[in-house]
Amino acid sequence: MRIEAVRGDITEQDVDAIVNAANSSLMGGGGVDGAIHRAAGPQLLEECMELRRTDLPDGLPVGQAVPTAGYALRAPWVIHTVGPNRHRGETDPALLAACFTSSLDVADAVGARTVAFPAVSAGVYGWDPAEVARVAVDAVRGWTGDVELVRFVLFDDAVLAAFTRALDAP
Ligand code: AR6
Repeated sequence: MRIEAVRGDITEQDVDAIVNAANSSLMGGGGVDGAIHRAAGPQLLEECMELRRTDLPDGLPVGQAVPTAGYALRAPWVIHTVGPNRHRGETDPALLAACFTSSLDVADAVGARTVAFPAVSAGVYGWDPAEVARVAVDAVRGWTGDVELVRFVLFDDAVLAAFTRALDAP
């Protein structure tokens, strides 16, 4: 598997699946979640609402992942995951690692071979980007399956630098 880190906007990625740093409600929000919903169009929220009515009446638990279509995005799939929220005392790195591995499991299940991730939990949810980068890179390196490319798409230079350092570490 190739793993890379770039600076950019995840909504513009030409990959099979982009991962959304959502919240348990799946009803949208700010940050990357808001950007993905805006770029995908209103059908994305409709599909999320349908998921809540059917499979996920209590919402998506932290560390798990669920797929929807990408609608107006270039990516045919959006994989929604919920990072741990440090402001709520969710400080276990295993929960954050699970976001990355469960998203890759979902990507594999839908046949996605190229996957873009944002820095889950490094924004509103208050994790240190350097820790997110270490956890994310370790989780992806430890995962096995048929995904061929993981691209971390970071919104600013400081977070990109954290991911580049984590990728340079053995
Ligand atoms: N492309 C790539 N990265 C982005 C983009 C983008 N278009 N926009 C923001 N980021 P956050 P969280 C970066 O807060 O911490 C939402 O309201 C951002 O700079 O989006 O997991 C949800 O609904 C940061 O580095 O996600 C939840 O309620 C990273 O994405 C909550 O925020 C993650 O920041 C989730 O918080």
